[in-house]
Amino acid sequence: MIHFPRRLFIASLIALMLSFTWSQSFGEMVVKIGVSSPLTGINAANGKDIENGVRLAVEEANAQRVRLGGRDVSFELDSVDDQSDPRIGVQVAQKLVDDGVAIVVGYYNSGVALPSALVFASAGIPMIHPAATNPAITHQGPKSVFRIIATDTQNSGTAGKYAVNVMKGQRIAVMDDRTAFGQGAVDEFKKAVTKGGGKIAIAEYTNDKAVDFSAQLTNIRAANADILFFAGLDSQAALITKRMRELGMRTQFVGSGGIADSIFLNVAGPAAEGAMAWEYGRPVDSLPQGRTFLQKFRKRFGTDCLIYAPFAYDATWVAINAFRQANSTKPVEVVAALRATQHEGITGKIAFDPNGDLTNPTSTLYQVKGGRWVPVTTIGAE
Ligand code: ABU
Repeated sequence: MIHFPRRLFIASLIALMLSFTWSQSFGEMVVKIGVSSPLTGINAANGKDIENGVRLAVEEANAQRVRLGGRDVSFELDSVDDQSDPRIGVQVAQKLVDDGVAIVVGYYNSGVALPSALVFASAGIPMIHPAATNPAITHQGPKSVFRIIATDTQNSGTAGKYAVNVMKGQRIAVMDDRTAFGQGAVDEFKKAVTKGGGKIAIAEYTNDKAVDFSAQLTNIRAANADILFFAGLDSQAALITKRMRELGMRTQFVGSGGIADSIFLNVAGPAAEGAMAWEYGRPVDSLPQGRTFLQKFRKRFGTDCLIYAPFAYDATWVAINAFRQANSTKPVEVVAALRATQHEGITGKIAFDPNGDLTNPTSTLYQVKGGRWVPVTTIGAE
């Protein structure tokens, strides 16, 4: 039998206990960042774009070795597919809560974001929205909800003002897809047109699954509309543009935001020439750090980003900086740090108003010229 010296045995035991305590107190801490977006179905490309924006920021933060409360942090992406369906959105929101995410960056569809936000609010988990733009998302109660993209009041309101004051629309038509986004956006556009002294000549509706818009466009043509404002998403906007061309319409098409240029141009083809769309924020490549981001994104994912990855990337860095500022992941401290955010992002300056929306939102009007979306003007508070 081997006799282990008593003093050595006690010293080893103490060392073991200390090392165990150290690893419990000071070892690596995993902080989960939840992402919900449509990863399958018609909006999957935009959902993946959001997920990749978050992923890039998480990977960069891990490479920087962030520390919180004296411990190294490993950020983990916890991504779920909400399929653009409010019912599934609520189910996967509960999964993220059960997984113990510290914050959520996500949602593409306003109609999914609205009910899901309540799941996170009741669990006390803060959220930052990079894409869903219905104004009610930040107005429905919880004060732990933030958004780093212009709302439909801001974006479609700007579109309405511009249609009257600059485009001098005399017979303005509107069509929306009756979703929380489309309906909200068209209401804001109509309000701004009326406030500017303009008139809506005709209002038409569709739904977000429709592929044939002949009936509505025939009515709009009969109304002799000079501008058509469409509040809906990429592929439908492209099909509408195509059909307008087939019907020989000279009405100026204006999209409401949510149009990813590559998706729209692929579907609409040459019929897109001259089409306009109001998109959120400023052109990412107008800022040096934006150009760097575009290169990094292409290198990491082998593809160009769409509209929302830059917002998702900024939102994730805003979240990580709030953890750092709070030196904690405790929701009350993180929300206080988010409220005080002053961040120079790739999408512009990020600071929040009392509702959690941007204090200086911007919108850019693009037009298809020579088969490419070209910025026409950027309007905002900066
Ligand atoms: N903001 C455009 C993306 C769609 C939505 O808000 O529902």
